[in-house]
Amino acid sequence: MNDQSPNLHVYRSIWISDTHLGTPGANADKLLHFLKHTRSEYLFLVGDIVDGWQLKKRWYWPQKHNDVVQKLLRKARHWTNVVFIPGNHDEAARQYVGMTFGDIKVEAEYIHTTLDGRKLWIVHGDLFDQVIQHARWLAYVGDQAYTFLLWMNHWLNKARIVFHLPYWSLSQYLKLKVKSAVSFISAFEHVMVTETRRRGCDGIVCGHIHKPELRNIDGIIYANDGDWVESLSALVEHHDGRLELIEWQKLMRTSGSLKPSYKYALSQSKEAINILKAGLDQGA
Ligand SMILES: [Mn+2]
Repeated sequence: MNDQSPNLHVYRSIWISDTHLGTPGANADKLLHFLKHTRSEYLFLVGDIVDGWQLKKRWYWPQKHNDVVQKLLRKARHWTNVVFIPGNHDEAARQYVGMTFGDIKVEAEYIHTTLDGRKLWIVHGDLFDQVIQHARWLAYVGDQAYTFLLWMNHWLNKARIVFHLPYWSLSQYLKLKVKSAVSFISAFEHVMVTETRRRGCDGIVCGHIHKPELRNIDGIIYANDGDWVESLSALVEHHDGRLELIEWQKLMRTSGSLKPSYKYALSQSKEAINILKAGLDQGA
């Protein structure tokens, strides 16, 4: 391997998840590009790597997807500790927890200690779907309650007029409080952070909801490495223990080593067509 490549990004650890290989949505070429241009001591595959659910419905396995798997195996064989933590879409692999496949360790969960001594609990994140379903139900009830409160607000303000009090928007208040607080994502984050604290860890690294994020929630690090369907993101640990969320497309575009994606080019040309159309309409 060419260690001197200027395009090689070296980290201590890398986390990726939700690559959904075996589906047309997987960006296997971009992922391969990422794997070729990064190196790390640890590589964590945080679930939904191969989409077994979709493969069962319809077999889809192009060469590129095979190349990704080969690349992962090669990394595991040579210089990287590769740990695979199955998710819900590759839950079939959960029966192999504790085993090693071609130097890739399969674990249900994992605790990684960063170079600066922080303990990170790594898990895909689907374990609490039941709890979150419950939260979704709560959100629905929230909606019903919201309608009721809108009605009540009307009468409440009538009463306020009687008592010469200024109008106060209960609906505005609740819109901010209830709707945002009981959203799916915040419910997910809340559950994960609570569980992390209960386990005595300093942070969590998960995937599952395809929303890259790295922030501190009530003193706990919440890191979601995102996905390789849309965000093309990864979480990395630098050699001083610092964590960073990277978006591969952005990183490559700024360093000029990757052409804009087809999707990006398409959106650009669509925009150009719209501008052109608008111009023609004005001319007509
Ligand atoms: Mn998942």
